[in-house]
Amino acid sequence: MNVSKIMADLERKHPGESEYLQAVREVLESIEEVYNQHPEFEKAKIVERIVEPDRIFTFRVTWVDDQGEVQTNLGYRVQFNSAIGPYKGGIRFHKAVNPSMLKFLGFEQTFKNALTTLPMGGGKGGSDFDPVGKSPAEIMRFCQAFMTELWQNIGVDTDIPAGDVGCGGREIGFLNGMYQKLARKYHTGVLTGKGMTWGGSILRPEATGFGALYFTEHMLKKANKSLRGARIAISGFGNVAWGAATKATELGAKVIALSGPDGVCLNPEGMTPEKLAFMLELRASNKNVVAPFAEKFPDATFIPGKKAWSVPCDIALPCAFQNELNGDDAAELLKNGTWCVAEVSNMGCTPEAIHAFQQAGILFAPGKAVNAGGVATSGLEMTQNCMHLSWAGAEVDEKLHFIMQSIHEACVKYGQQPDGHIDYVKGANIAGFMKVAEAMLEQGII
Ligand code: 2IT
Repeated sequence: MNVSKIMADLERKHPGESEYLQAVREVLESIEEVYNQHPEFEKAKIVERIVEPDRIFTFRVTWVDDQGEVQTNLGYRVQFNSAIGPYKGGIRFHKAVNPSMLKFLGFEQTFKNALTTLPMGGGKGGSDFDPVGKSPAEIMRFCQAFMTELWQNIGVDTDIPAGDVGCGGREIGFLNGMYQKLARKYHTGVLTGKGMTWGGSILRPEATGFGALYFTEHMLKKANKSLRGARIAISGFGNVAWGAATKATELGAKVIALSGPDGVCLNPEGMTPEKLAFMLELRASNKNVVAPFAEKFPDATFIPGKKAWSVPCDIALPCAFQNELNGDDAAELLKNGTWCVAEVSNMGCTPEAIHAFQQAGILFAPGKAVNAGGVATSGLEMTQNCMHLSWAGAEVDEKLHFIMQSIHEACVKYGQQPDGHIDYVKGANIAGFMKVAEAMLEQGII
Protein backbone atom coordinates (compact mmCIF):
# COMPACT_ATOMS: atom_id res chain seq x y z
CA MET A 1 0.00 0.00 0.00
CA ASN A 2 1.15 3.48 -0.83
CA VAL A 3 -0.64 5.92 1.50
CA SER A 4 0.22 9.02 -0.56
CA LYS A 5 -1.14 7.47 -3.73
CA ILE A 6 -4.35 6.26 -2.10
CA MET A 7 -4.88 9.64 -0.46
CA ALA A 8 -4.23 11.46 -3.75
CA ASP A 9 -6.85 9.26 -5.46
CA LEU A 10 -9.36 9.90 -2.68
CA GLU A 11 -8.73 13.66 -2.71
CA ARG A 12 -9.41 13.66 -6.45
CA LYS A 13 -12.58 11.59 -6.07
CA HIS A 14 -13.90 13.43 -3.02
CA PRO A 15 -12.57 16.99 -3.20
CA GLY A 16 -13.11 19.15 -0.14
CA GLU A 17 -14.30 16.30 2.12
CA SER A 18 -11.78 17.34 4.76
CA GLU A 19 -13.06 15.40 7.80
CA TYR A 20 -13.42 12.20 5.81
CA LEU A 21 -9.95 12.52 4.27
CA GLN A 22 -8.46 13.33 7.70
CA ALA A 23 -10.01 10.22 9.29
CA VAL A 24 -8.89 7.94 6.45
CA ARG A 25 -5.33 9.30 6.46
CA GLU A 26 -4.97 8.72 10.20
CA VAL A 27 -6.02 5.08 9.89
CA LEU A 28 -3.94 4.34 6.78
CA GLU A 29 -0.79 5.86 8.28
CA SER A 30 -1.28 3.68 11.36
CA ILE A 31 -1.84 0.42 9.53
CA GLU A 32 0.59 0.81 6.61
CA GLU A 33 3.37 -1.28 8.10
CA VAL A 34 1.15 -4.17 9.21
CA TYR A 35 -0.82 -4.08 5.96
CA ASN A 36 2.33 -4.47 3.93
CA GLN A 37 3.10 -7.69 5.78
CA HIS A 38 -0.14 -9.17 4.38
CA PRO A 39 0.08 -9.61 0.59
CA GLU A 40 -3.38 -11.25 0.65
CA PHE A 41 -4.89 -7.90 1.77
CA GLU A 42 -3.16 -6.11 -1.09
CA LYS A 43 -4.35 -8.73 -3.59
CA ALA A 44 -7.98 -8.35 -2.47
CA LYS A 45 -7.60 -4.54 -2.55
CA ILE A 46 -8.88 -4.38 1.03
CA VAL A 47 -7.78 -0.77 1.59
CA GLU A 48 -9.33 0.53 -1.62
CA ARG A 49 -12.60 -1.16 -0.60
CA ILE A 50 -12.62 -0.34 3.10
CA VAL A 51 -12.28 3.44 2.63
CA GLU A 52 -15.47 3.76 0.56
CA PRO A 53 -18.93 3.37 2.13
CA ASP A 54 -21.07 0.51 0.83
CA ARG A 55 -23.80 3.06 0.02
CA ILE A 56 -25.20 6.44 1.07
CA PHE A 57 -28.87 7.41 1.15
CA THR A 58 -29.55 11.13 0.74
CA PHE A 59 -33.04 12.50 1.18
CA ARG A 60 -35.08 15.66 1.62
CA VAL A 61 -36.74 16.25 4.99
CA THR A 62 -39.59 18.74 4.89
CA TRP A 63 -41.49 19.81 8.00
CA VAL A 64 -43.52 22.76 9.31
CA ASP A 65 -42.16 25.02 12.09
CA ASP A 66 -44.14 26.64 14.93
CA GLN A 67 -44.78 29.75 12.81
CA GLY A 68 -46.42 27.61 10.14
CA GLU A 69 -43.47 28.03 7.79
CA VAL A 70 -42.27 25.15 5.64
CA GLN A 71 -38.69 24.08 6.36
CA THR A 72 -36.51 21.78 4.29
CA ASN A 73 -33.40 19.98 5.52
CA LEU A 74 -31.13 17.33 4.06
CA GLY A 75 -31.06 13.85 5.59
CA TYR A 76 -28.50 11.07 5.15
CA ARG A 77 -27.69 7.52 6.13
CA VAL A 78 -24.20 6.25 5.35
CA GLN A 79 -24.03 2.44 5.38
CA PHE A 80 -20.28 2.12 5.58
CA ASN A 81 -19.26 -1.48 6.10
CA SER A 82 -21.18 -4.66 6.97
CA ALA A 83 -18.34 -7.21 7.00
CA ILE A 84 -18.76 -8.09 10.68
CA GLY A 85 -22.47 -7.37 11.20
CA PRO A 86 -25.41 -5.13 10.35
CA TYR A 87 -24.72 -1.41 9.99
CA LYS A 88 -24.70 0.28 13.38
CA GLY A 89 -24.08 3.87 14.36
CA GLY A 90 -25.63 7.09 15.51
CA ILE A 91 -27.66 9.88 13.96
CA ARG A 92 -26.28 13.42 14.23
CA PHE A 93 -28.52 16.50 14.06
CA HIS A 94 -26.28 19.55 13.68
CA LYS A 95 -26.26 22.49 11.29
CA ALA A 96 -22.82 21.57 9.91
CA VAL A 97 -23.74 17.96 8.97
CA ASN A 98 -22.71 17.08 5.42
CA PRO A 99 -21.56 13.93 3.57
CA SER A 100 -17.91 14.47 4.57
CA MET A 101 -18.77 14.58 8.28
CA LEU A 102 -20.98 11.50 8.13
CA LYS A 103 -18.46 9.56 6.01
CA PHE A 104 -15.71 10.28 8.55
CA LEU A 105 -18.03 9.18 11.35
CA GLY A 106 -19.14 6.04 9.49
CA PHE A 107 -15.53 5.13 8.71
CA GLU A 108 -14.47 5.58 12.35
CA GLN A 109 -17.55 3.68 13.49
CA THR A 110 -16.56 0.64 11.43
CA PHE A 111 -13.29 0.20 13.36
CA LYS A 112 -14.75 1.27 16.69
CA ASN A 113 -17.51 -1.31 16.40
CA ALA A 114 -14.92 -3.95 15.52
CA LEU A 115 -13.09 -3.10 18.75
CA THR A 116 -16.18 -3.68 20.90
CA THR A 117 -15.95 -7.47 20.37
CA LEU A 118 -19.62 -7.43 19.26
CA PRO A 119 -20.89 -8.25 15.73
CA MET A 120 -21.71 -4.79 14.39
CA GLY A 121 -20.80 -3.16 11.08
CA GLY A 122 -20.34 0.59 10.70
CA GLY A 123 -22.90 3.22 9.77
CA LYS A 124 -23.81 6.83 10.53
CA GLY A 125 -26.61 9.20 9.64
CA GLY A 126 -28.01 12.58 10.32
CA SER A 127 -29.24 15.89 9.07
CA ASP A 128 -28.22 19.52 8.81
CA PHE A 129 -31.25 20.28 11.02
CA ASP A 130 -30.15 22.65 13.82
CA PRO A 131 -31.84 21.73 17.12
CA VAL A 132 -30.64 24.96 18.77
CA GLY A 133 -33.63 27.14 19.67
CA LYS A 134 -36.21 24.63 18.41
CA SER A 135 -39.30 23.83 20.47
CA PRO A 136 -40.07 20.25 21.55
CA ALA A 137 -42.96 20.19 19.05
CA GLU A 138 -40.65 21.26 16.23
CA ILE A 139 -38.15 18.59 17.22
CA MET A 140 -40.92 15.99 17.11
CA ARG A 141 -42.19 17.06 13.69
CA PHE A 142 -38.68 17.10 12.28
CA CYS A 143 -37.88 13.61 13.67
CA GLN A 144 -41.11 12.24 12.23
CA ALA A 145 -40.36 13.73 8.80
CA PHE A 146 -36.81 12.35 8.94
CA MET A 147 -38.05 8.84 9.71
CA THR A 148 -40.70 9.03 6.96
CA GLU A 149 -37.79 8.89 4.51
CA LEU A 150 -35.39 6.65 6.43
CA TRP A 151 -37.57 3.77 7.59
CA GLN A 152 -37.30 1.57 4.51
CA ASN A 153 -33.52 1.50 4.75
CA ILE A 154 -33.14 0.39 8.37
CA GLY A 155 -34.18 -2.68 10.33
CA VAL A 156 -33.33 -4.93 13.22
CA ASP A 157 -30.87 -7.00 11.19
CA THR A 158 -29.89 -4.54 8.47
CA ASP A 159 -29.11 -1.16 10.01
CA ILE A 160 -29.68 -0.04 13.60
CA PRO A 161 -29.29 3.71 14.23
CA ALA A 162 -28.84 5.38 17.64
CA GLY A 163 -28.26 8.91 18.89
CA ASP A 164 -25.27 11.21 18.48
CA VAL A 165 -24.77 14.98 18.77
CA GLY A 166 -28.21 16.66 18.82
CA CYS A 167 -30.07 13.34 18.94
CA GLY A 168 -30.70 12.00 22.45
CA GLY A 169 -33.32 9.89 24.18
CA ARG A 170 -36.17 12.27 23.36
CA GLU A 171 -35.35 12.26 19.63
CA ILE A 172 -34.90 8.47 19.55
CA GLY A 173 -38.40 8.24 21.04
CA PHE A 174 -39.94 10.31 18.24
CA LEU A 175 -37.96 8.39 15.61
CA ASN A 176 -38.98 4.99 17.02
CA GLY A 177 -42.65 5.98 17.29
CA MET A 178 -42.74 7.00 13.63
CA TYR A 179 -40.78 3.93 12.53
CA GLN A 180 -43.34 1.61 14.10
CA LYS A 181 -46.24 3.52 12.62
CA LEU A 182 -44.83 3.41 9.10
CA ALA A 183 -43.31 -0.07 9.07
CA ARG A 184 -45.98 -1.80 11.16
CA LYS A 185 -43.13 -3.71 12.75
CA TYR A 186 -42.86 -3.66 16.49
CA HIS A 187 -39.53 -5.33 17.24
CA THR A 188 -37.87 -3.24 19.92
CA GLY A 189 -34.39 -3.45 18.41
CA VAL A 190 -34.49 -1.16 15.33
CA LEU A 191 -33.01 1.81 17.19
CA THR A 192 -30.88 1.91 20.34
CA GLY A 193 -30.75 4.47 23.11
CA LYS A 194 -34.45 3.86 23.75
CA GLY A 195 -36.40 4.73 26.89
CA MET A 196 -36.54 2.24 29.74
CA THR A 197 -40.22 1.34 29.21
CA TRP A 198 -39.88 0.46 25.50
CA GLY A 199 -36.75 -1.65 25.17
CA GLY A 200 -33.95 0.65 26.31
CA SER A 201 -30.94 -0.64 28.16
CA ILE A 202 -30.31 0.61 31.67
CA LEU A 203 -27.02 2.50 31.50
CA ARG A 204 -27.06 3.36 27.76
CA PRO A 205 -27.34 7.11 28.53
CA GLU A 206 -24.30 6.90 30.82
CA ALA A 207 -22.39 4.32 28.79
CA THR A 208 -20.20 6.49 26.55
CA GLY A 209 -18.91 8.57 29.45
CA PHE A 210 -18.65 5.64 31.87
CA GLY A 211 -16.83 3.52 29.30
CA ALA A 212 -14.44 6.40 28.59
CA LEU A 213 -13.50 6.59 32.26
CA TYR A 214 -13.09 2.80 32.52
CA PHE A 215 -10.73 2.96 29.56
CA THR A 216 -8.86 5.91 31.07
CA GLU A 217 -8.54 4.00 34.35
CA HIS A 218 -6.89 1.07 32.55
CA MET A 219 -4.57 3.38 30.64
CA LEU A 220 -3.56 5.17 33.84
CA LYS A 221 -3.07 1.92 35.74
CA LYS A 222 -0.75 0.65 33.02
CA ALA A 223 1.30 3.85 33.45
CA ASN A 224 1.27 3.59 37.26
CA LYS A 225 -0.97 6.61 37.60
CA SER A 226 -4.41 7.11 39.09
CA LEU A 227 -7.58 9.13 38.65
CA ARG A 228 -7.73 9.82 42.35
CA GLY A 229 -7.31 13.55 42.95
CA ALA A 230 -6.66 14.28 39.27
CA ARG A 231 -8.03 17.59 37.94
CA ILE A 232 -10.09 16.98 34.80
CA ALA A 233 -11.15 19.52 32.15
CA ILE A 234 -14.15 18.48 30.06
CA SER A 235 -15.49 20.15 26.94
CA GLY A 236 -19.22 20.04 26.28
CA PHE A 237 -22.15 19.51 28.61
CA GLY A 238 -24.25 16.99 26.68
CA ASN A 239 -24.95 13.37 27.33
CA VAL A 240 -21.35 12.21 26.85
CA ALA A 241 -19.81 14.99 28.99
CA TRP A 242 -22.39 14.25 31.69
CA GLY A 243 -21.56 10.53 31.80
CA ALA A 244 -17.84 11.27 31.89
CA ALA A 245 -18.19 13.90 34.63
CA THR A 246 -20.36 11.55 36.71
CA LYS A 247 -17.97 8.60 36.56
CA ALA A 248 -14.84 10.75 36.93
CA THR A 249 -16.27 12.21 40.14
CA GLU A 250 -17.27 8.77 41.40
CA LEU A 251 -13.73 7.50 40.79
CA GLY A 252 -12.23 10.29 42.89
CA ALA A 253 -11.20 12.83 40.24
CA LYS A 254 -12.23 16.47 40.27
CA VAL A 255 -13.98 17.95 37.23
CA ILE A 256 -12.69 21.51 37.32
CA ALA A 257 -13.93 22.81 33.96
CA LEU A 258 -16.91 22.39 31.61
CA SER A 259 -17.27 24.27 28.35
CA GLY A 260 -19.77 25.18 25.65
CA PRO A 261 -19.70 27.17 22.41
CA ASP A 262 -20.09 30.34 24.53
CA GLY A 263 -17.11 29.79 26.84
CA VAL A 264 -15.85 27.79 29.81
CA CYS A 265 -17.11 27.39 33.37
CA LEU A 266 -14.35 27.06 35.95
CA ASN A 267 -15.52 24.67 38.63
CA PRO A 268 -12.66 24.45 41.14
CA GLU A 269 -14.70 22.65 43.82
CA GLY A 270 -15.62 19.81 41.44
CA MET A 271 -18.99 18.22 40.73
CA THR A 272 -21.97 17.55 43.01
CA PRO A 273 -25.13 15.53 42.23
CA GLU A 274 -27.01 18.84 41.74
CA LYS A 275 -24.43 20.08 39.26
CA LEU A 276 -24.50 16.82 37.32
CA ALA A 277 -28.30 16.91 37.16
CA PHE A 278 -28.16 20.50 35.93
CA MET A 279 -25.97 19.46 33.00
CA LEU A 280 -28.91 17.40 31.73
CA GLU A 281 -31.23 20.41 32.08
CA LEU A 282 -28.78 22.54 30.13
CA ARG A 283 -28.71 20.02 27.27
CA ALA A 284 -32.49 19.61 27.22
CA SER A 285 -33.02 23.38 27.01
CA ASN A 286 -31.61 23.33 23.45
CA LYS A 287 -29.92 26.68 23.96
CA ASN A 288 -26.39 25.32 23.54
CA VAL A 289 -24.82 27.59 26.17
CA VAL A 290 -22.94 26.64 29.35
CA ALA A 291 -22.99 30.08 31.07
CA PRO A 292 -26.16 29.30 33.14
CA PHE A 293 -24.10 26.68 35.03
CA ALA A 294 -22.07 29.49 36.66
CA GLU A 295 -25.22 31.55 37.28
CA LYS A 296 -26.77 28.64 39.16
CA PHE A 297 -23.70 27.55 41.17
CA PRO A 298 -21.86 30.42 42.93
CA ASP A 299 -18.57 28.49 43.27
CA ALA A 300 -18.32 28.29 39.44
CA THR A 301 -17.09 31.15 37.23
CA PHE A 302 -17.93 31.65 33.56
CA ILE A 303 -15.25 32.94 31.20
CA PRO A 304 -16.73 33.88 27.82
CA GLY A 305 -14.97 32.89 24.62
CA LYS A 306 -12.47 30.53 26.28
CA LYS A 307 -12.09 26.79 25.73
CA ALA A 308 -11.78 24.12 28.43
CA TRP A 309 -8.15 23.69 27.28
CA SER A 310 -7.21 27.09 28.70
CA VAL A 311 -7.77 25.73 32.24
CA PRO A 312 -4.77 24.07 33.94
CA CYS A 313 -5.60 20.37 34.38
CA ASP A 314 -4.02 16.93 34.72
CA ILE A 315 -6.37 15.17 32.32
CA ALA A 316 -8.23 16.65 29.34
CA LEU A 317 -11.36 14.94 28.06
CA PRO A 318 -12.73 16.36 24.79
CA CYS A 319 -16.43 15.39 24.89
CA ALA A 320 -18.02 17.67 22.28
CA PHE A 321 -17.14 17.66 18.58
CA GLN A 322 -14.50 16.73 16.02
CA ASN A 323 -11.35 18.86 15.84
CA GLU A 324 -12.34 20.72 19.00
CA LEU A 325 -8.77 20.55 20.33
CA ASN A 326 -6.18 21.97 17.91
CA GLY A 327 -2.41 22.44 17.88
CA ASP A 328 -2.56 25.71 19.83
CA ASP A 329 -4.81 24.13 22.46
CA ALA A 330 -2.41 21.19 22.74
CA ALA A 331 0.51 23.59 23.29
CA GLU A 332 -1.42 25.35 26.05
CA LEU A 333 -2.33 22.09 27.78
CA LEU A 334 1.26 20.86 27.61
CA LYS A 335 2.53 24.17 28.95
CA ASN A 336 0.12 23.78 31.89
CA GLY A 337 1.40 20.28 32.68
CA THR A 338 -1.46 18.11 31.38
CA TRP A 339 -0.26 14.51 31.37
CA CYS A 340 -3.19 12.62 29.82
CA VAL A 341 -5.66 13.32 27.01
CA ALA A 342 -8.41 10.82 26.24
CA GLU A 343 -10.58 11.70 23.25
CA VAL A 344 -14.18 11.03 24.11
CA SER A 345 -15.66 12.86 21.11
CA ASN A 346 -15.06 11.30 17.70
CA MET A 347 -11.78 12.70 16.27
CA GLY A 348 -11.81 15.40 18.95
CA CYS A 349 -8.16 16.32 18.35
CA THR A 350 -6.62 17.64 15.14
CA PRO A 351 -3.61 15.76 13.70
CA GLU A 352 -1.36 18.61 14.94
CA ALA A 353 -2.65 18.20 18.50
CA ILE A 354 -2.16 14.42 18.45
CA HIS A 355 1.35 14.89 17.10
CA ALA A 356 2.16 17.37 19.89
CA PHE A 357 0.92 14.97 22.59
CA GLN A 358 2.86 12.07 21.12
CA GLN A 359 6.02 14.16 20.77
CA ALA A 360 5.70 15.23 24.40
CA GLY A 361 5.27 11.60 25.43
CA ILE A 362 2.09 12.14 27.44
CA LEU A 363 -0.71 9.56 27.56
CA PHE A 364 -3.05 9.91 24.61
CA ALA A 365 -5.88 7.63 23.45
CA PRO A 366 -8.12 8.06 20.41
CA GLY A 367 -11.91 8.34 20.35
CA LYS A 368 -12.56 5.08 18.60
CA ALA A 369 -11.17 3.21 21.60
CA VAL A 370 -12.12 5.60 24.41
CA ASN A 371 -15.74 6.22 23.43
CA ALA A 372 -16.57 2.70 22.18
CA GLY A 373 -18.50 1.96 25.36
CA GLY A 374 -21.44 3.88 23.93
CA VAL A 375 -21.94 1.74 20.88
CA ALA A 376 -20.92 -1.37 22.83
CA THR A 377 -23.82 -0.76 25.22
CA SER A 378 -26.02 -0.24 22.16
CA GLY A 379 -24.88 -3.71 21.10
CA LEU A 380 -25.89 -5.02 24.54
CA GLU A 381 -29.25 -3.28 24.13
CA MET A 382 -29.74 -5.07 20.78
CA THR A 383 -28.92 -8.38 22.44
CA GLN A 384 -31.52 -7.80 25.15
CA ASN A 385 -34.10 -6.75 22.55
CA CYS A 386 -33.49 -9.93 20.53
CA MET A 387 -33.81 -12.05 23.69
CA HIS A 388 -36.92 -10.09 24.74
CA LEU A 389 -35.57 -9.44 28.19
CA SER A 390 -33.89 -6.73 30.21
CA TRP A 391 -30.72 -6.97 32.27
CA ALA A 392 -30.20 -5.16 35.55
CA GLY A 393 -27.91 -2.12 35.56
CA ALA A 394 -25.18 -3.99 37.42
CA GLU A 395 -25.08 -6.68 34.74
CA VAL A 396 -24.79 -4.13 31.92
CA ASP A 397 -22.11 -2.25 33.84
CA GLU A 398 -20.10 -5.43 34.36
CA LYS A 399 -20.27 -6.25 30.66
CA LEU A 400 -19.29 -2.67 29.77
CA HIS A 401 -16.31 -2.95 32.14
CA PHE A 402 -15.22 -6.17 30.51
CA ILE A 403 -15.55 -4.72 27.00
CA MET A 404 -13.53 -1.60 27.85
CA GLN A 405 -10.85 -3.79 29.39
CA SER A 406 -10.76 -5.90 26.19
CA ILE A 407 -10.44 -2.78 24.06
CA HIS A 408 -7.59 -1.56 26.22
CA GLU A 409 -5.86 -4.93 25.91
CA ALA A 410 -6.27 -4.89 22.12
CA CYS A 411 -4.71 -1.41 21.99
CA VAL A 412 -1.79 -2.59 24.12
CA LYS A 413 -1.31 -5.72 21.99
CA TYR A 414 -1.16 -3.84 18.69
CA GLY A 415 0.25 -0.55 19.98
CA GLN A 416 3.22 -1.73 22.03
CA GLN A 417 6.34 -0.01 20.67
CA PRO A 418 9.93 -1.35 20.78
CA ASP A 419 10.88 1.29 23.38
CA GLY A 420 8.11 -0.02 25.68
CA HIS A 421 5.61 2.79 25.36
CA ILE A 422 2.12 2.19 23.99
CA ASP A 423 0.90 4.00 20.90
CA TYR A 424 -2.86 3.87 21.50
CA VAL A 425 -3.65 5.43 18.12
CA LYS A 426 -1.79 2.70 16.27
CA GLY A 427 -3.08 0.04 18.62
CA ALA A 428 -6.76 0.97 18.14
CA ASN A 429 -6.45 1.42 14.39
CA ILE A 430 -4.56 -1.82 13.78
CA ALA A 431 -6.80 -3.90 16.07
CA GLY A 432 -9.99 -2.58 14.45
CA PHE A 433 -8.63 -2.80 10.94
CA MET A 434 -7.32 -6.37 11.24
CA LYS A 435 -10.70 -7.66 12.32
CA VAL A 436 -12.66 -5.96 9.54
CA ALA A 437 -10.01 -6.78 6.91
CA GLU A 438 -9.98 -10.47 7.82
CA ALA A 439 -13.79 -10.60 7.74
CA MET A 440 -13.79 -8.99 4.30
CA LEU A 441 -11.10 -11.32 3.01
CA GLU A 442 -12.94 -14.45 4.12
CA GLN A 443 -16.19 -13.33 2.49
CA GLY A 444 -14.80 -12.91 -1.01
CA ILE A 445 -14.71 -10.11 -3.52
CA ILE A 446 -18.10 -8.44 -3.16
O1 2IT B 1 -20.31 7.73 17.89
C1 2IT B 1 -20.90 6.76 18.41
O2 2IT B 1 -20.33 5.70 18.67
C2 2IT B 1 -22.32 6.92 18.71
N1 2IT B 1 -22.86 7.99 18.45
C3 2IT B 1 -23.12 5.77 19.28
C4 2IT B 1 -23.56 4.86 18.21
C5 2IT B 1 -24.49 3.78 18.64
O3 2IT B 1 -24.96 3.06 17.74
O4 2IT B 1 -24.77 3.62 19.83
